[in-house]
Amino acid sequence: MSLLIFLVLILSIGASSASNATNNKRFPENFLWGCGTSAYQIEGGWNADGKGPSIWDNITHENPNFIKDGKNADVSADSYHKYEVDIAMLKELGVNFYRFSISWPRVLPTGFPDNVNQPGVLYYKNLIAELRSNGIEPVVTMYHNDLPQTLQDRDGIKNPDFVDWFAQYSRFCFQTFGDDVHYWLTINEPYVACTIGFYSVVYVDGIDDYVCMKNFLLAHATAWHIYHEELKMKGKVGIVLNSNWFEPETNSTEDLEASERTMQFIWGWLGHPLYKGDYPEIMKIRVANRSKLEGYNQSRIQELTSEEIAFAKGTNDFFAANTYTTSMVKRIPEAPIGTPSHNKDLGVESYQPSNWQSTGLDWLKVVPWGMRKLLKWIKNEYSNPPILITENGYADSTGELEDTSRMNYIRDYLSYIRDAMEYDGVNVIGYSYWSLMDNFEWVSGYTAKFGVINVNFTDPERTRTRKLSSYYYEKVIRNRCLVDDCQD
Ligand code: PNW
Repeated sequence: MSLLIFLVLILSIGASSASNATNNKRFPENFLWGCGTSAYQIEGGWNADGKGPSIWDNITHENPNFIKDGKNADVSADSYHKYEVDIAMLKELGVNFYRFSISWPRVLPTGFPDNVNQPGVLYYKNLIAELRSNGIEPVVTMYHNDLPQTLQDRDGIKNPDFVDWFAQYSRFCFQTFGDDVHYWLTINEPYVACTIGFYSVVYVDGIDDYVCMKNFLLAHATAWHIYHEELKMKGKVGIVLNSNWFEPETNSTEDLEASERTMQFIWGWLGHPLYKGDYPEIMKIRVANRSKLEGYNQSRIQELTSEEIAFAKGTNDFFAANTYTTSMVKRIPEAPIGTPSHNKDLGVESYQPSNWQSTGLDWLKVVPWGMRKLLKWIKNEYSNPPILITENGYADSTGELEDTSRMNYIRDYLSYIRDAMEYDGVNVIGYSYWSLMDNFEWVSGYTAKFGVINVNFTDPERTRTRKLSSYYYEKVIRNRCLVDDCQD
């Protein structure tokens, strides 16, 4: 018996290492290699030179116990003063693009373009010019969680006027920085911002999430129309969607349907209107049915008009995806009718098995094979769009320099990306590791670190030190390949 277990163990190790062999094919010559950050998470200078407060300044100052270590990003990695050091590091890594975000209240302290903060504009002008002179393409996110507090005071993203506020802000960004920026990302992770990411801002489950997602969709589409039709600019504009791959627990029709339904509810919530027009059918049906049984006289989903459907369709120049992990999903019995809830509308159970490799964050398990399945799903669902992976990364709690787990994460996820390109014909145009450096990880404060570069947050100089993974990533970029023995 013990011999049998031994044999099974040997065989299964053999099998898993064979199927997990790192892809040794070179990436295409024009593949885009990058690293990402966001303004609030790295810049500091929270009130420097006329910057207005954002909701994150407000939350961390008013409610420090909301953050795991009670800290804020008033200084963080101090990139507002150290952007030249950041760019020197990017240069060392050999990336060909850098994804960063513009802090809305740094350039427009009140939220509106009738009041421009020139030092804030100059900061981004300098950053962009310095990137360009080092041959690094700026990929710029316009909204990455840091809403001007003045707009939150007017109900923020829940206010239908948000669409117009964002239109004004995006037009300002395009006109101010557009000559030197050819890749624009309108909104980062609307799904997170409208559900779990509402954080301390008051929101009603099953109601405000639908309002928020609709406003983001129309805000994005408006920006896209401004860029291409009003300003006739020549670059590309996309929105950053995010989530996990959802693997069916079994091959039963129920679980397969639960997996597809989850993909539609999360990726399809905006993916469907952007590529196919309107919300996914399954989502419209389920939310409408439950809304009716709950006594609402119209669906909580915020049905789109035929004008809105036409306006939003076709407004994503490339598919920007943030993805870190995978969940298992299964069908569960229909939840009883009661208070509305987006999760009840979805109506599945998802989880991550405890034997999956864990990281410094609960939700982030290392599941590289999910990457290939996700990419294949996006390809099939949206007719093979160009895909830019705008975030993917590994967190630990230490910021250690000998970060072999992060190095392996990068290798294994990129291996499945290369597999998807080679075997499934997925059109992946680039990859951006999250993050260039350790930074403020929202509600986790400084307890979770994603950087390939360590930042010493107790040192007034905020000294940056390269981790092992940064040397690996540098080599991957230089060779366009994950292993030493590469094949063309
Ligand atoms: C993204 N979740 O946020 C953000 O775009 C980054 O700013 C952030 O640092 C990064 O991922 C790592 O967290 C997420 O709970 C926040 O599933 C939370 C989740 C996912 C992404």
